[in-house]
Amino acid sequence: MPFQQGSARTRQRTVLLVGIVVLLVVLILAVVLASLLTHGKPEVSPKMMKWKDRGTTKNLQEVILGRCYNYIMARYPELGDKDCLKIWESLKHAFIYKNPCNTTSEDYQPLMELASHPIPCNKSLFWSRTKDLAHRYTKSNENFLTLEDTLLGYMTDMISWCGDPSAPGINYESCPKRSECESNPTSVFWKMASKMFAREACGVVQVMLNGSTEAGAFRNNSIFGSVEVFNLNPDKVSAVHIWLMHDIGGPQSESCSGHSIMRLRSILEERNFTMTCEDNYRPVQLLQCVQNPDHTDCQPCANATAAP
Ligand code: N1C
Repeated sequence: MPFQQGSARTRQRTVLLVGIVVLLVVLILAVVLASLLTHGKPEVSPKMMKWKDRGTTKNLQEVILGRCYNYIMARYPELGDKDCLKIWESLKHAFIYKNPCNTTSEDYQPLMELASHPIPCNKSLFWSRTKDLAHRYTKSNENFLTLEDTLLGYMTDMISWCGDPSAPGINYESCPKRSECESNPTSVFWKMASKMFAREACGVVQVMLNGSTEAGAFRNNSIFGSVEVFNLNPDKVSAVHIWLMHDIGGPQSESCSGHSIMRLRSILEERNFTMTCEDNYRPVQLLQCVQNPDHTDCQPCANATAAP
């Protein structure tokens, strides 16, 4: 019987050994599988910064490329030599993987150079607090161009973007507001694009201001008041025409003889520009009247002096 006892123990040992080997193989397989599954996938960092403004526009690359191609193919084919892919890459490199509060004008220099194109004299239209009206006007009158009618402004209007040091380098959840940091990607961009747009202007330039805002039609801290006014070139610009528009039926907080317009006049005259100001420039008022046809300001003889 000692022989039978010995063979039973051997069988037990063999079963135990096989069990351990199977367990080891399963364990190794699990480790290999797990590493294969996670390999190459960029992890979305939970450390992504949180801000108060909306995040980067979804499908940013497609939107910028689509707008760029549309601008150069459909709107201004004469600009055909622009390289939209290069333009996208230079915008991306200006902010991707960077702290969005440390944006500098150097970040955007290559983009500005790639996207810039000449703007004919007498066509530049600046605006402040009249964005929608100014754009409706340039759409209906091809004699004028706002920054959003140039390639750079057309591609980026109403879009937001910002980077983050952690992967994937773009923050789609939130971006910093101006109150959180001045040097954020969009504020630095608009300041720089506006500066370039003002420097380029020549001949007579137009400015559409809002006479119905409480804060005053001309604000020193607006982009127009702090960047564009000081970058107009007196050797290239002969005169500045202000169109001071009021909301139809809205408050007339300020007219051409108002305080902030006086301030603007003294800044411009000191810089050797001639300035004129017109309340409710009629061609633009007619556009406002499309939405208010029955208002007295919109009647055919609204501004005519009554006959004696
Ligand atoms: O600060 P603002 O106006 O005076 O800036 C307007 C002025 C225009 O003449 C444009 O040439 O500066 C240029 N500009 C834009 O083209 C532009 N498009 C979109 C400046 N800002 C622009 N934006 C966004 O609107 C941007 O986010 C900026 O902060 C606002 C400025 O609006 P505003 O106060 O009415």
